[in-house]
Amino acid sequence: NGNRDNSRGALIVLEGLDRSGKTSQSTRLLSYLEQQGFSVESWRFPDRSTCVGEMISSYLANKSQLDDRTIHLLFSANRWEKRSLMEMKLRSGTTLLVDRYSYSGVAFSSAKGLDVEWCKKAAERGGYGGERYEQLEFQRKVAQHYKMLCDATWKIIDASLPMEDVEKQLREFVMDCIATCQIGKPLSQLWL
Ligand code: Z5A
Repeated sequence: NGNRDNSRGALIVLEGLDRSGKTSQSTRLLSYLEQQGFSVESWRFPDRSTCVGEMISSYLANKSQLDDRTIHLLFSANRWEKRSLMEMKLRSGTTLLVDRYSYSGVAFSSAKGLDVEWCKKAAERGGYGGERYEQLEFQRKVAQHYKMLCDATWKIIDASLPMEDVEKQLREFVMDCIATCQIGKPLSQLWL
């Protein structure tokens, strides 16, 4: 839109536990929105392609050890690395589908409490991988902490539903969000 008005792209963040289907849904949503003619990109965090991302990747693969606060700050730095590009894209009208963002940063770093049943369902999907956080007990704690972070900007979808049902609900939420941003909802910052 050349920034002639307040119209902008939407920032769509997909959050959830390991194996909840974020990558699958992100891929489907990207092609749907492209088919509809929207300017849209798919991003993910951690972005393992940067120097900071390489350190994170090595830590997640258990190839290096880092203090908890250090890895938290690296995840945060990895998002700051992309901040200006993100703002530029949104202001120029491109919608961003982002697989994990700051909510993961908080939920994984300060996970407490349990959500046993949901974690059991996700664990049936071909198993967690071999990375550091991909343990059922830890995922339970993360689920609990996500619940504490939930605010009015969140739309919750039951990821244990069939993929097509999740996709349908997600599309509805996203189309609403894109429409709101096109009308001119101003960009704001998280947790001010
Ligand atoms: N982390 C952090 O600590 N701090 C931070 O600030 C950030 C991240 C940003 C790496 O993430 C770790 O970094 C992550 C959080 C932490 N640790 N964990 N756990 P990652 O991006 O590399 O890994 P991930 O987010 O966990 O992605 P994933 O394993 O690829 O899962 P997914 O994308 O959510 O799921 P999927 O690949 O789309 O689907 C998994 C399987 O389920 C697959 O076989 C699908 O076909 C199947 N599936 C998907 N949906 C369904 C439904 N609805 N029904 C049945 N089967 C389904």
